[in-house]
Amino acid sequence: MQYKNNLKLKGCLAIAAVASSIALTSFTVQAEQWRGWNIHPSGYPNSEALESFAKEVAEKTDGRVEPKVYHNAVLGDQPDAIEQTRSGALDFANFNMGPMGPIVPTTNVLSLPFIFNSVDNMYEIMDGEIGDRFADVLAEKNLIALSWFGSGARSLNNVDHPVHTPEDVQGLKIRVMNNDLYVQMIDALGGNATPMSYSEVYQALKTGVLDGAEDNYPAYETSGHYEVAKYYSLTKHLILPECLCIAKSSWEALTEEDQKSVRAAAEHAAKEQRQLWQEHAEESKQKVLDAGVKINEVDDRQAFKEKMQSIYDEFVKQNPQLESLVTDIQAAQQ
Ligand code: BDP
Repeated sequence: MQYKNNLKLKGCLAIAAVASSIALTSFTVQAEQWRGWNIHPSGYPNSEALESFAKEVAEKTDGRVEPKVYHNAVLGDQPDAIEQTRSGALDFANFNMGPMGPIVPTTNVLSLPFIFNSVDNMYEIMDGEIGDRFADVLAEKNLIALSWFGSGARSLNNVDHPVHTPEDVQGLKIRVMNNDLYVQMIDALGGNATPMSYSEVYQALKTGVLDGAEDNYPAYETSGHYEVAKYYSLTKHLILPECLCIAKSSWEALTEEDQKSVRAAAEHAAKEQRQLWQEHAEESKQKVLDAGVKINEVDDRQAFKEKMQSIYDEFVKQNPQLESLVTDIQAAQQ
């Protein structure tokens, strides 16, 4: 009997050993493979920061999460990638708040032209309580915004002439990101706004479908738009934050400890991105100048700002619940 029990016990131990080794194996195999979307080419500040994020997450979670960044929008264009991240088909991404507006309407506040006076003001505001309010509305749409990247200030470019006054925009066909507010913005200046996917702009400029576009120095340079649209006029009409966002389902699958590591990695990435941005913007500026681009200051930016008043009035009328967010952002910069 004793002998039989011993045998049984041995059998159980053996089974337990096999089971635990299976569990161990499946544990290693089950490392979460995270797919991350990025619109920019490798070497771009955002791309570098996303790579650092991926590396830190893999290290700090002891390989339980293995993020991989896919550059150059190979996983789809931005509006599509936002939806894919919301549904959990993609795990993380760096999104601009411009194309976010149609999906998370509160973020449209950030797309009101001239809402931020400077990039530094934008950082300060997004890093504080107001930024948390945006993170909350994004979370309601299944996007966990862990940190905020910068994207400089966007200015107008075109193939034809420098822009000094709103009148100079008259009749120009200008590409905008997918957001109705930008259509209103260009219309208010007398231009013809054409919403278009980022990847299509270069060809459209080349073939004359577009007269111009608007972007920051690094995007204007790396997209090659400067090769065709040789006038860059410093209207600085939009200062858009970007998020490092995680799909809610991927976030919730993490242990609390891993969530802490991922959040810390996202914060480090934002710090790196902001620093690299500064350097890269200078380099891009020099590169486009060397290529013969004519950059001009816009002395009377106020004239452009005034043209935007009707957009603010209409926005607040349509979204009375967002008025306090608009005024809080303005008040924080007084
Ligand atoms: C860049 C943003 C990118 C946008 C792009 C655009 O970083 O997310 O898609 O502008 O103009 O500055 O579409």
